[in-house]
Amino acid sequence: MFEHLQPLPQDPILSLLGEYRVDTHPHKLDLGIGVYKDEQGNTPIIGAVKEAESRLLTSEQSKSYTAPAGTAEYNHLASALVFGTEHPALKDQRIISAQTPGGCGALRMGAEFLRGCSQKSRVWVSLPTWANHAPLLTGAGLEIAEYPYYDYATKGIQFEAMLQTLEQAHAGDFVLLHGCCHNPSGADLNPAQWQAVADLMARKGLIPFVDMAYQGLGNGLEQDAFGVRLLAEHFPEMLVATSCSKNFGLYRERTGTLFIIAANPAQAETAGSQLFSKIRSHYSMPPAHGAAIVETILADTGLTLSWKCELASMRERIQGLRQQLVSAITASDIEGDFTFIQHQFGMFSFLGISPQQVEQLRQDYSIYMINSSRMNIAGLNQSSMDYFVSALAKVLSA
Ligand code: PLP
Ligand code: TYF
Repeated sequence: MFEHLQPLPQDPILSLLGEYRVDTHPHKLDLGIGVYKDEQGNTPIIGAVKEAESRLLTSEQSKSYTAPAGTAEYNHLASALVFGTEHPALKDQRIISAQTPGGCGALRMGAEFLRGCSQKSRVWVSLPTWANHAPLLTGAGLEIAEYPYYDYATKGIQFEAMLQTLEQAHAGDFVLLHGCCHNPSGADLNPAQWQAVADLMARKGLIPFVDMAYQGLGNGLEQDAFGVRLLAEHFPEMLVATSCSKNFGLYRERTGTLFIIAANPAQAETAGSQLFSKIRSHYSMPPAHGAAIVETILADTGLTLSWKCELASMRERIQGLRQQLVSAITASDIEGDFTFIQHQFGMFSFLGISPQQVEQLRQDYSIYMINSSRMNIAGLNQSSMDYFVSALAKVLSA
């Protein structure tokens, strides 16, 4: 039977990483996959994470099963991080949550839950959006529709077109929004735009599904949650998927959270029962180690402070690199305005070069970025900046 199977293409982001790993060029540069890197090009374990792990090694008493939602303490602390401790939806007990295997687990379980709510609702995603969104959503049986988002000409958001398209959505449709640090464009809604999107969606009866995989890496932990918190104040029903992969650096530990907000505590409990049933039929319960680390950090004032400081330095490094890149390009022979890079958030921006030019950077200089010209800014450092900008200048002048 298996002889009839056709091979499927790999995830383009992960296969690019595979190519990079076997490249022997001494100045090779990985600006592809979205992982944070320090000045030395490493993705280090955050200090508070190491400390939490060492505490867990002595304090952990059992490896027995937890529950489909993970532990209550993790969920409590994760909710406070996303919504703040005083959020009305939390106080009104309208939020239920589950620790999931990463943000992907949260997105997929959210999609499974929504599909169980409605067979005919579509989920609207930004154009472009993260390449994994479509398989995660359609894999659960949801139909996808797209709203315009990034304008490749102006390097900003096509806000009017976004609103006009969402006007065509039907009541009960779901709208996937990036909470912060839009992947792949780095172009984020400002507070007034969040408000306008919220007004339109509320008027049309649309249901928000927010994917927030980079809280703390854009403007700050609180600032990055602005959109999520605003929507959660105004919508009786919504979903939020978060990830601890980037802000806690827990990538392979697969730690994330799905939040479901319902109109009242009774409906939240029922929604929870539906979600937990979906989880049971997929993976029974989430892996515990990453969540135990997050729980240990967030339950301890000292570790929380240390984590927040390190997260701030990661964010500031990315912001600094954005400015240095713009300065280096401006000081070079490269024509055109690249200042948009300074005004975008998180790890990604589109450089705005052609797929052929991306290919040439890879072949001639071993500089790896996604064909769309999405680059991971955090992959740059002081010593590679000149190499990168001079390679770019040569490719653009060819
Ligand atoms: N959503 C977006 C936009 C992402 O970029 C990512 C990946 O980094 C995720 C969700 C989920 O990541 P993970 O499953 O590794 O937590
Ligand atoms: O967009 C990125 O690069 C990150 C990391 O299948 C990632 O979100 C990429 C592909 C993938 C899982 C994570």
